[in-house]
Amino acid sequence: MDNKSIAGILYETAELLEIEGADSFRIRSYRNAAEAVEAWPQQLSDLISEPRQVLAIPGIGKGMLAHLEEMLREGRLSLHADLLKKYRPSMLELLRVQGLGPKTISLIWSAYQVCDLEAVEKLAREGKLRILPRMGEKQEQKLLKAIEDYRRIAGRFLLDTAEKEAAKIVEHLGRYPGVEKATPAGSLRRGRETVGDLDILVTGPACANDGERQKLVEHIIQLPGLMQILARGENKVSFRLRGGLQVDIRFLPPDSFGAAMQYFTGSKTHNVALRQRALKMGYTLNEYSLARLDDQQVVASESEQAVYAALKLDYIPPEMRENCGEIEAAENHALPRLIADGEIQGDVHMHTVETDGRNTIEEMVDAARARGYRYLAITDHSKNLAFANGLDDRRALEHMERIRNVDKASDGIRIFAGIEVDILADGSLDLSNSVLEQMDVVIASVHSHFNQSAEEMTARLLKALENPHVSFLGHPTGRILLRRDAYGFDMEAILAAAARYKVAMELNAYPDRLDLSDRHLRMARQRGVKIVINTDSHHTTHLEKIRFGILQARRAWLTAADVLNTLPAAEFAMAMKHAWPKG
Ligand code: DGT
Ligand code: CA
Ligand code: CA
Ligand code: ZN
Repeated sequence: MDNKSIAGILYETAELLEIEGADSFRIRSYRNAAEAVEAWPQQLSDLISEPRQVLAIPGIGKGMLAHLEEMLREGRLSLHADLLKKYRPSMLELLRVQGLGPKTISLIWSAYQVCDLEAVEKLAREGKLRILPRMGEKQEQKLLKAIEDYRRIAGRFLLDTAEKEAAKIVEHLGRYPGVEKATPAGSLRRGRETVGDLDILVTGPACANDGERQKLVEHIIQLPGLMQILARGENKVSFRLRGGLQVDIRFLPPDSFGAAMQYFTGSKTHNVALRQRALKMGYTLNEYSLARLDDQQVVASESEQAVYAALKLDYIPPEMRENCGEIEAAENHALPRLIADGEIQGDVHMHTVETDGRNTIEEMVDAARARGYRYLAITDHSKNLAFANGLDDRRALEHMERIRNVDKASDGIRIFAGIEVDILADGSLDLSNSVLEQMDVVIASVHSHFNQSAEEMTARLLKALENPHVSFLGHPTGRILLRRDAYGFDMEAILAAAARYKVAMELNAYPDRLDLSDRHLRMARQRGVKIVINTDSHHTTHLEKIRFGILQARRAWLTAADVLNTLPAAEFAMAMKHAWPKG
């Protein structure tokens, strides 16, 4: 169990205790412990054999230590499990609705003994909540709106979670003799920033007839982590995994695998447009084949390439299949050559143990070198991020010296000295210009005061863009997928200023950010604003997450020319000082 999971259980325990009406001191001790564990730089699993080291964490006393030991030993906390048994797991879902806190839930529970979303929604619609203490008609309306917002994001999953689960399933399928191909389709294959459910296509002798398919289903349902079978049909099995992700597995004959891949990759709107095109050409297109309308003769079915070719289209990469002009471009041989994985020459946003990273400069360099990068930049936090031990002017310069020394001692890879400097509430930067001007890479980021009005936030970002030392804005909209919305600001005004000052925008590739989004990246490209794709790594193992950024860049039709960190080191360094390459 990692720190994040432990902290999650402690947070939930605190909330369940609050619903139960436990005393506030006890509740707070669980919250404090959760925060401490979440922020602690070392994994508790490494420390637990030395209880004294764990007790040294502020907020962890003897009682909490016993809880931590139990979680690491058993993978669960009995107090948490008991509370969940009492209130049922649906209570946790209720807690995730914004603005529906433990106090209100506790009120509803004591009045009606309900604790699931549907039941609470029904009570609100029937006007049965307004009569509770501290509630009223207005609170009731707000609650209904909050449930609606929650439904919109609930049931979606981050791209890396979806990918990891899909890989496990594909591996499980691959172990079965008679499975020739097992491939994810759907939104995962298109690289959409969040995924609703997994669509996996299977073909091979194991799919050949009903008897074989039923045997294959018996194998599939042995999958570790499978929680509930939702449907078991002739050509399909659907189930839910622990964690809630739903999976559809479809069995296909090999000769229609291409048509099925095309169909189940989607998107729906792309498919609708493609079917219309097929009809105009005298064909019908479905998940089995592209066939002639008049005599049902199959024209293409074995490969996607053949389907697109028969429709007189260049092959359209899955990331572009959103019905945003890709069909016209494919018809005119005008699809852009999308940026590809190997074209990134360096990752230039990462943290080290000097602030809130887990590895040293040297370790980050080795990891970047192992990926084949030509350069990297070390960009630790500035002092405004006190909980991350951010750097003041003096420490920033000392750290810069260390980075420069590592660079001198390293062959074959260039190490840029950088900083991720906080944009303060008024738009000024957290470090002196005399320090910033010595850095090779200056990332300016918002990490506080997210709740400013759109006008204030726009003015704040504009002021940061005007600082002559800023190379690019880090995670420009501040969104955390499925958790925190982007802060409001005038994106048009920011992009216009960015183009004018030649300050780039980051595409933060970390899977819970993907910021800028594909939509905003497209806007940036159209306005001539360059992009830098980074992982914002806090650990050497994070560097590989760059591919989630590349997927979003491809969804936005970006080419290598739109992305500054595809440049060789010397040109990249100049681009960080506003000398962008032409084009
Ligand atoms: P998601 O799961 O919400 O992230 O998005 P998708 O695109 O994976 O959508 P999903 O799982 O409902 O369907 C998978 C693909 O199946 C979809 O991208 C296109 C294809 N498809 C085409 N027409 C239909 C249809 O009428 N119904 C369904 N369920 N799928 C369709
Ligand atoms: Ca899907
Ligand atoms: Ca599906
Ligand atoms: Zn940051």
